[in-house]
Amino acid sequence: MNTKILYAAFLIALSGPVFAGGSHTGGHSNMMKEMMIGMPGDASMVTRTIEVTMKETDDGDMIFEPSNLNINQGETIRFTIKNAGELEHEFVLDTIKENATHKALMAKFPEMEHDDPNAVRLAAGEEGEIIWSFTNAGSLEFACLIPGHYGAGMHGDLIVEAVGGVEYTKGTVKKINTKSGKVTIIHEELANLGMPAMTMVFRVAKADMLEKMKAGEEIQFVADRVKGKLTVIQIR
Ligand SMILES: [Cu+2]
Repeated sequence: MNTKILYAAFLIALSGPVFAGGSHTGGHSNMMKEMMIGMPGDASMVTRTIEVTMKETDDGDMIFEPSNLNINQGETIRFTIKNAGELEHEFVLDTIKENATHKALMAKFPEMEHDDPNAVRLAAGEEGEIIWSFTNAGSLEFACLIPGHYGAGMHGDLIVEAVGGVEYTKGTVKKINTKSGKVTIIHEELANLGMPAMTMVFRVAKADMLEKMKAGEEIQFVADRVKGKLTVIQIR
């Protein structure tokens, strides 16, 4: 499937009156969000440095290297970010949902520039850094929200694992519904949800998780409520 067409359709879908009355600045620095994704970190508290490179490829993609990150809850990370490409790029750390909302806004207001502690925008050849304290476990995303760049590949998963390791639950995949983005799993007890062993339908946090599953196969997974819906947030 052509991701660029999907991306365009997505923007059209979101460019309606939904955002007409929305305030852009209001959504960025509120406490709720900081609690969800963590908070700006102190340089003296840095536990690890992660180098991230942004660039374009010869075949027209735009990428982050590495493309996925795993972090432990409680870590304070210094991201040193280098734009090794020929275009301007940015690194925005947020929830998948916030990034999607923000991306739609940027499509509408391309001149928009971020001045948020969770984002850095770099001209070609420039380097920058973000120090971030990951106080909460969860599924986050880093992305470039400059129009067209996300669709060209500039996004990656950033999983913050709970302290002491996430508790995975065993299950057997019964059915996969790619169209609706759902999977039916015969699972053991889901301790974190207080749910006994049964067969249930789950959403998935990312569409490509379905590609890693096969009907009849055993998996280990973590499920949680995302926007009130039972969702598989991690598998292995
Ligand atoms: Cu970019």
